[in-house]
Amino acid sequence: MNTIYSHLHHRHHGNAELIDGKLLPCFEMPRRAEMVLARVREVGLGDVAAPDAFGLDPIRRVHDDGFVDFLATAWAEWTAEGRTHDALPLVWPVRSLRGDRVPEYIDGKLGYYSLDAGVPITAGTWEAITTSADVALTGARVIADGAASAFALCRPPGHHAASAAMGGYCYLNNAAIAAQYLRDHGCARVAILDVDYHHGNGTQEIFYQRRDVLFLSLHADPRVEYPYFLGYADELGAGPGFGFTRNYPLPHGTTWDEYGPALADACDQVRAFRPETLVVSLGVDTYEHDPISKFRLRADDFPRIGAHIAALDLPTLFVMEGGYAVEDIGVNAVSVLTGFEQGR
Ligand code: SP5
Ligand code: ZN
Repeated sequence: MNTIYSHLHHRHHGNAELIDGKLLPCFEMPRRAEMVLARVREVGLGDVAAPDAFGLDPIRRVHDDGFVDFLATAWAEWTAEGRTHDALPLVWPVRSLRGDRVPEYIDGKLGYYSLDAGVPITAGTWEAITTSADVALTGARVIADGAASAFALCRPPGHHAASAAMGGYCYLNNAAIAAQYLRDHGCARVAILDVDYHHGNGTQEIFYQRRDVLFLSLHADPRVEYPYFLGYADELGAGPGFGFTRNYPLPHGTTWDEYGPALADACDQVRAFRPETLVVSLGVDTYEHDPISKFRLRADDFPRIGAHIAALDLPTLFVMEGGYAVEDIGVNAVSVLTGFEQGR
């Protein structure tokens, strides 16, 4: 399996996120992708190629124009106010405030276009996030051109990014952009399987009313885990998309004993949908030693995830999402991929 990677992710390196009541160093850091790349090379997974540039059109297929324009200009607007440190949102249009007005001032826009304060905008964020989308799009093109599999080593991640909101370390929804690209290049039905520890709220929102893209997510129960406000089992899609979203909320402490059957059920749903291609949102923050997560998957469970996915026998694009146990992220992410290759 070939990997798509760009060193330009280093341009995004936030100083701090709001977590546990403190501004702490960002868990989502450049070393994460470096560790995954090092492991890809160590096991000889395949070639590593740089992404091509796709421009903004395929991004605008799933994201709101105003949101994309905001991301493109946020750093310039922020620094024009004399600030030199990272931008972070601090006020949001929740119930009781108006959600139909886009403020003109940058602080207002930051809140309008975000769902939390885990998304610092820095001088290099725009370059990094558009390159991350290009990594996913290059992977999608490889699949559309007939490859059996590809690994889009995206950073920053994407699955929390909604059509008009950044959040959860995510700015542009790489997996959704890739899935839409596949739809636009000959694939009638695309399934997205999200195995990150957190619910893929952004991906769900983007495809919620559609029946051409099936979205399935296994994640920590939002009753007790971020993102709290989406990812419940009764969210099944809406309108023509009813029945084409499926959530598997799992409790804190989940081990393979609970995870394996849920994954098997999700794979049965994929089969019933008969997609032409599969996009996997690959987070390994389900790991027992992840510093911000509370599942208990062990290192030797990750090849099993890959084997389940391999049994679907579909052209498969893996898109990197979360995972914050930085010393082990490379081994765990690549274990899914080698488990997949061995299962074929
Ligand atoms: C892509 C991805 O995995 N994003 C995750 C964003 C999670 N942000 C909120 C994390 C809250 C963690 N709370 C527990 C802290 C333990 N000290
Ligand atoms: Zn996650």
